[in-house]
Amino acid sequence: MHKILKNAPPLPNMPWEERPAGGRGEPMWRFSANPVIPRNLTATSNSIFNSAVVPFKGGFAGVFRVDDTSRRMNIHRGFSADGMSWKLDDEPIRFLDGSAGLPESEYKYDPRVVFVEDRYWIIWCNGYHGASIGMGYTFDFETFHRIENPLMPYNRNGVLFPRKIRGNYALLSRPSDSGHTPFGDIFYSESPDMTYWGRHRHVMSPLGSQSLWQSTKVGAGPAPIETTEGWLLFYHGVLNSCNGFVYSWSAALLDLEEPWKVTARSRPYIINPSRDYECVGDVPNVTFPCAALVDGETERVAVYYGCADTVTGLAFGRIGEIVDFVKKNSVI
Ligand code: BMA
Repeated sequence: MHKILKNAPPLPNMPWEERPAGGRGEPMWRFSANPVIPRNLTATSNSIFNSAVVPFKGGFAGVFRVDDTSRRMNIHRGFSADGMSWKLDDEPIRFLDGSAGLPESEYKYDPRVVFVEDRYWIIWCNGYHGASIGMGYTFDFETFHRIENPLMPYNRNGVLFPRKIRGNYALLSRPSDSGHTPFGDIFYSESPDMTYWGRHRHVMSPLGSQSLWQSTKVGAGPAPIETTEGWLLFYHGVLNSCNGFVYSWSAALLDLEEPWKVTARSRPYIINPSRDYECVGDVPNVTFPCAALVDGETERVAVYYGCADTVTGLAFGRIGEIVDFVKKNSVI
């Protein structure tokens, strides 16, 4: 298969397991030792999920959503040599405040980490008069700086693109309400400086009965992955069942220079809550992707996803096969 990844360095030591025998030709498969991150890795964690991982100094670093045994939601730093066995700080990340006087976050959850140009940007859902987007950066995973919130409340699920587009930083987000939000579309915004955001564009809405797993809301997952076929966006979709929300995930392709234009979008899900650790936990039936590692050489991908809002799982695949799957099964 010819190579389609753009701007992706080699990552030979990324976590990986070959596709198991059998199956029905699914484009991705789960790590056989899932959950890769258990719920009890810090001194007081209740759950560790929806977490963000990047390559760092020959190994891996991450920012993890940790809810503690008081059920406070915060984000913690972690390191790993192999992306599978993690050491997390017991204490949440302390940010140096580079904002013009924003108060401490009431809570932080669902982080993403994206390397853009010269530093690791961290985006999270930030408690500021309700759900809002918070933003900061680090160069070294030792000192962390917080900057202004990019968008007004209510909004969750901020995800940066890994490079500037047409000269501006680019962000996906999902405006919401102050509760559990029975709606949700993905929007695109641009900024020249990471502080002032505008040129907002609609990207995608939930679908109807043709694809029920994504009929209530949709939200961006890991940072979009650049390919010759467009930005590969893993995203979650929500179905509203008689027992509550069900979170599954799949992928779409966005135009490289005008990413609000969706060129293909999968009708079937790729991963849905079907294993015990995805169906049983603090919030049953949730799979929620937040980070992806790719190897530019072999075009393998490993996706970290939260499971039942309790633990973190890993799923593997090949970029070319996933892009083919999205195109062949596109609703567009
Ligand atoms: C969303 C966020 C996620 C969570 C999901 C399912 O609104 O709170 O952190 O995984 O709901 O509970």
